[in-house]
Amino acid sequence: MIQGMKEEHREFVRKKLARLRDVLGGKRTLLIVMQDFPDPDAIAAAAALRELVKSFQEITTTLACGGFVGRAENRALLKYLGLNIKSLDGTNCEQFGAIALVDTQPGAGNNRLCREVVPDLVIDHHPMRPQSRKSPFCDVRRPYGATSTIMHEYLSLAGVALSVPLATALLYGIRSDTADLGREAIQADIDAYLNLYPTCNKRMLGRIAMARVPRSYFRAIGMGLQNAHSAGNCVYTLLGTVETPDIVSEIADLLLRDEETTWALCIGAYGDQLLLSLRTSDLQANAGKVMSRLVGRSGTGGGHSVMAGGQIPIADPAPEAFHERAHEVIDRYRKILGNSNAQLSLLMGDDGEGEEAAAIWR
Ligand SMILES: [Mn+2]
Repeated sequence: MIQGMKEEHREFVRKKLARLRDVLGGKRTLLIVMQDFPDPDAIAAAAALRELVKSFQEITTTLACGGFVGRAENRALLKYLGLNIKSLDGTNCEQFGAIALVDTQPGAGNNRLCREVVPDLVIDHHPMRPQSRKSPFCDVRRPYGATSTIMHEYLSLAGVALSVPLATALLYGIRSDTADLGREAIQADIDAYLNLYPTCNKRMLGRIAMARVPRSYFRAIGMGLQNAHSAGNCVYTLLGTVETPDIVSEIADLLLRDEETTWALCIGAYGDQLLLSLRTSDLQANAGKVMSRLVGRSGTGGGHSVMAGGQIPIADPAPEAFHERAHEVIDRYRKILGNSNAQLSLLMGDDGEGEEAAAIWR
């Protein structure tokens, strides 16, 4: 049982659970769709939804996404959970009795579920999208730091005993979406975290967080740092074409640690899209809104108050087209933040400090 959960909220979750069972009543198969490049929160929430529905009916579940799981930590998490994620491209949505979207919503731009498909279930913590209301079951709780927290409440009130791997995954999902409860976490996230902590495998948690990475990871970090520019209170960098899309948000997180920065934007390219990741340390800000303006009408994007993501399709495959568009985004970024006229410099210094840096090795 979750400590500190108010009776009123328990009642809300119980009602939602009853509705969930109604919607899935009699269905034999469920397709659980995540964002194209699922993060730990999406993976844990999908695994949790699977356990939840299996606890009340005989049902075959399939997990799918439009892209793949790139980041080493996330692959380690999948392996630990024993999960197999199918490609949405080779999946015929019509052959499933029901479809669920977790940690994303219809039309969010970060999932490739066919636009004509109205999912039966939507469970998420990003700002509500109008299309989501068409789903017979919709639970979008914007203040929540993680979808894993929502799923943990369901499992807890449904009385489903958590396996060690699932508890570990949910805790990791909450940790990674809230930067260790320090970013956009509410009391419900903290309660879920405390509730999961005794059950989770601490050694596994460490192994997932410190997963070994391919060389391309270091190349991307190197590129991100080399190309990082600062102007006033913002930094930005261009990664060029990336091998795994989730490196874009990882480098945005890294750049936000610059003590002179309030905003960090990282841009990479994958397939025919520019991928944008935005972070801010200004708690009064609305990164989601800034992202909407950055992607404009041709792209999709959004997020929370201090973190946001977006994607812009580029019709022309020429590298120049990507470059030009990326620079347009940067100009807009500087303009929105009022830094258009601020002096531009390389983050790692371009004012003759190179010699001094080399001196430390003598
Ligand atoms: Mn999430």
